[in-house]
Amino acid sequence: MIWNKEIECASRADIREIQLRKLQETVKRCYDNVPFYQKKLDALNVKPEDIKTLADAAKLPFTTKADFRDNYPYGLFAVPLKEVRRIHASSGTTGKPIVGGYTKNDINSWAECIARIAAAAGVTDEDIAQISFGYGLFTGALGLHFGLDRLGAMVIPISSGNSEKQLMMMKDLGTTLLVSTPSYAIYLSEVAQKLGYTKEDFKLRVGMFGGEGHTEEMRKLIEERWGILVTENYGLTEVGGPGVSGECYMKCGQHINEDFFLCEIIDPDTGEVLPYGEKGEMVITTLSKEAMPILRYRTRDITRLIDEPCKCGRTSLRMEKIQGRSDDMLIIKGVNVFPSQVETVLLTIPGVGPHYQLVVTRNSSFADVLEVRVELTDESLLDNFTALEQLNASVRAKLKTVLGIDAKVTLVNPQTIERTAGKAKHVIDMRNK
Ligand code: DLL
Repeated sequence: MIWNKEIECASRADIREIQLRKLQETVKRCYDNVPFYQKKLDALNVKPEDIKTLADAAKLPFTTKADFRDNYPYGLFAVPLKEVRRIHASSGTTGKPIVGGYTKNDINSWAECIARIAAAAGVTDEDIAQISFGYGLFTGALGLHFGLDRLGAMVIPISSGNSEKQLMMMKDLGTTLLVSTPSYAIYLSEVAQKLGYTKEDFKLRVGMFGGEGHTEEMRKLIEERWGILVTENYGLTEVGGPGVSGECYMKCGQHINEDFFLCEIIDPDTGEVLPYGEKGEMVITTLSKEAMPILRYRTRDITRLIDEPCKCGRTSLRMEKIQGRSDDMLIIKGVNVFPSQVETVLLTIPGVGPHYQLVVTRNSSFADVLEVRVELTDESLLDNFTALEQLNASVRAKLKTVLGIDAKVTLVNPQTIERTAGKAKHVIDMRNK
């Protein structure tokens, strides 16, 4: 089902026209109401009237994470607080969180965006949705909640954690849709197995996963373990949370809600806009936000935009899977390494599992050392030294072919790498500690 055919299947020309009109309104809203943006635009000598085409977006200033911190908590708001109905915030591990505000219309638009991506994933008003994101300031739970409610699905706001109870409710209530991070979906499948459940005990048929990336190999694993269709969706607190984009059942890139978000790809080093199809940093401008309109947010997320038509009939631009955050990209002896590359290698080798960590240290000569810790999936291997050595050597050789560097491989006991109900932490960089 296509939730909003008129927009989701509109001609490219019509979409671009809507985007231009909304971009002009957004720039004006920022200029008139947010001193931070007025100062930035004045410094670049750009007035709202200078935005005459979509390409003029390149004249606008970037917004960075530091700008959110510097303007914490309300400095980027464009409406009086009286009009703000909701606050969300990112969990930010250091310093102040990123705060986002929503007017009544913002909350409505958000539900529309989620209803669209849920329908694209094949979700209908017959579905029973278990939302296993943590309810609270995190945008994931309430964002999906309001959108699935808009779609007419039954929502179980179970929140994160307590996996045994999650599974009991999933079975007893006949949950058909799981909403969580992909790593929690994997973790839940392990707990299910341990408790003696089989996938036939559940009615689950589809997953909407986001908040972190997962490789195609991880998708396959989750699909096999649960016997479901796995779709992913993308968003971030700075531009309102989930709902920027989501995959349809064709699983060939995430459809962008283009009447709400203008997405560009830039060269992260020069800031130049790159043509469709080229890989770079995703930059997002909100097109409808009233409480906190954002111009050209530098997401640090690396991806590509796809402008070919999709078989599902939607005409929107799609974004490829995020390859990784530029923040997560490790530079090891001068070579760029993304955790997703390591995940791809590990999941193609029988005997090791989906739980892994990249630990980076320096040796006594100050050279970078990458250690890949990965769990064995088969405990019986622990008694077979030769088999373990062979497995270790084969993981190491495959990593070397793909990454181009030698990594130390440590095979660890099953169930020893920390599990999470939220976003997994795959990288431990101890070089500057
Ligand atoms: O994670 C919003 C969200 C919640 C999206 C639930 C989808 C589902 P933040 O906590 O602000 O917001 O984190 C945003 O998470 O910049 C990406 O680096 C990463 N991320 C989110 N979705 C994906 C995805 C939410 N599908 C940051 N693939 C973003 C890869 C993702 N990375």
